[in-house]
Amino acid sequence: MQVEKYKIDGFNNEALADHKRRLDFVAADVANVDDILKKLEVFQIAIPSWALGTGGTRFGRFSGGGEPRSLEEKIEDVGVLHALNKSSGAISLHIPWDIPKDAQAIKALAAQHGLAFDAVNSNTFQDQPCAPESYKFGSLQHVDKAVRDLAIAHNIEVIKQGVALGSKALTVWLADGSSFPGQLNFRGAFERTLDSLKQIYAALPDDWKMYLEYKCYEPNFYSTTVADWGQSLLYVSKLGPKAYTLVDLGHHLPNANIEQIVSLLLMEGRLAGFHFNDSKYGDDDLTVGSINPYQLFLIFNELVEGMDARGMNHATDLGWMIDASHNLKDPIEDLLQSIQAIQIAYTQALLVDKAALQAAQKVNDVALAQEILQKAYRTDVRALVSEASLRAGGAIDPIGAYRKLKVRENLIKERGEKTVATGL
Ligand code: RM4
Ligand code: MN
Ligand code: MN
Repeated sequence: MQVEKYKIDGFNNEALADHKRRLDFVAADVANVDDILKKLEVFQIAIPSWALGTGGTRFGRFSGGGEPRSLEEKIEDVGVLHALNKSSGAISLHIPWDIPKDAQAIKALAAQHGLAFDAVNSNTFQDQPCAPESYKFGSLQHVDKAVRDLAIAHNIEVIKQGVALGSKALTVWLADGSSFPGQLNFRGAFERTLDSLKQIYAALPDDWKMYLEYKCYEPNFYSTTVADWGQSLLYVSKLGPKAYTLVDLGHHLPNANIEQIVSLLLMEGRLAGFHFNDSKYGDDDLTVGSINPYQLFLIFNELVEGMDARGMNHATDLGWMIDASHNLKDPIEDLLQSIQAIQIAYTQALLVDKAALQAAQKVNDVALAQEILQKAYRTDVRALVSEASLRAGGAIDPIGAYRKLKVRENLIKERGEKTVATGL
């Protein structure tokens, strides 16, 4: 299904007067409104193909209605998101959950919706039906070369699939590790993993990047072979200039200072980008900004400062992706909320008075530094985000429009009440 532009326009017309009032209010206090709006308009966040259906926990899965039954329908759903907010112009595929049968046709369908293909994700954490080897004891780290070879071949196959679609990056997340002391020789696991990654790296096209994601625990509970940003950085430094460290916000030990990690990875030129989500306890994969929006703002503050210092393009020089799982909410509404949270944090970071902050830092004026950051964070920038969407051809209030236009009801009519999307 497609959300027609005239319907969005109709929705916007009704919301316009109220929107203008709120916009004028915030714009009165912001010096460079047009600059900010331009940056927001080009800022796109990729949607993972596995987030369009209802996820589950290990205890159960409660599917919603009208879930996408195929890759084509997942692309349609991202098309719906993008039509509504003009900021979800890319999809990130997980292989083999979503293998394009006809890459050209899939590419053409995505183009119809104005979508590009972001990083492709390999999967060596699940055994596939009829696989000749098992990943039970790891994949790229495995003690048996036959298993490592299978996992390497899979990653190379994923690169090929990505090339056919126009992707430019491979994301590697490994479940490899151990659950009991003594199970694994750490150095041996590291060396085997590095050797496997080198073989995958060698298959990367010249204009491709490899994103190496870290995660401190789960599914293994004693050690993980790429457990934290230091370990990821160690691998990518040894691999070469096309390898980068990917930060998934939910993959840290409690209370980790993620913004500092981000700042230093940027400084080293090794930050790949993000898997955005939010969490209270672990890899909870909750809606971005739903638990700790201040942390998200502080991360964006480091991003804007660090990217500007290196002359980087905010929109294109890092990978911006969501990695979340929707167990209770309508996945499309959930994703609209996540994207809005990212846009809000980004806009607030753009509002930080950098010169004043640097001056305060120079004289150790701690209270003033905090005032400067919180002045930006406490600004209600939602009207700016709405205005950017409006200017780009999207809805002033994407969730409001989604509900008003009864998109989910239509999807249920089209696809049925009992549909289950591929994914976790
Ligand atoms: C992992 C990790 C990966 C994601 C899988 C589904 O925890 O975040 O990025 O692909 O989950
Ligand atoms: Mn992730
Ligand atoms: Mn995760």
